[in-house]
Amino acid sequence: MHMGISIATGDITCDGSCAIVNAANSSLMGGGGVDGAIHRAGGRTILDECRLIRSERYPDGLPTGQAVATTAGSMPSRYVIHTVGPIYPGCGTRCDDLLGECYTNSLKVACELGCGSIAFPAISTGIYGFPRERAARVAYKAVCSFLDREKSEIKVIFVFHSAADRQLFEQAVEGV
Ligand code: AR6
Repeated sequence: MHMGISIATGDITCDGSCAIVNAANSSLMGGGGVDGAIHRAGGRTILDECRLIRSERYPDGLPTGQAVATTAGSMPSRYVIHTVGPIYPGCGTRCDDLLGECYTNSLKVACELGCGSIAFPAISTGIYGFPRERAARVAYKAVCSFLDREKSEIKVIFVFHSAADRQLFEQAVEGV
């Protein structure tokens, strides 16, 4: 495992990293899965900030692979970075690239905000149906490349909702 990366099991809304990443949809208006959990735990202010981002910067919605930040409301972290994962299998030949961009662009935003740590959920592997092992390898490679290329010291934590998902990730990235 890369020195800058660690792994945890649990609820990402309780994570104390400077930024936590939300697997949102392009509307930024909330939804199910981790998106629903983040909006519930963080409170109304996150939705208000998302509305402003939509009207000022993304009237047609946040494109897949892009990332934007809001504050984290009443959660322990400082920021939520909202990114939109690709929907599988409709993403076709661009699935891996788009998923990788979610991680890279979220890291960029976190670094711009001066964050020393960031927590990721397994983007696209729930409602959006991306195969988990393939997603694990794409996520891990994208994060490693960013850390090495940017010589970044940001601490990255992958938070899995279940021990089984965590184990699957660890096996998938072995030897990557
Ligand atoms: N903490 C950590 N991981 C979680 C949590 C949590 N509290 N809750 C779920 N997961 P998903 P997607 C895991 O469906 O596939 C929403 O409606 C979950 O087990 O949340 O990118 C959005 O609005 C899975 O491994 O996101 C979009 O419409 C991972 O988080 C759509 O779902 C991602 O599952 C996005 O779908």
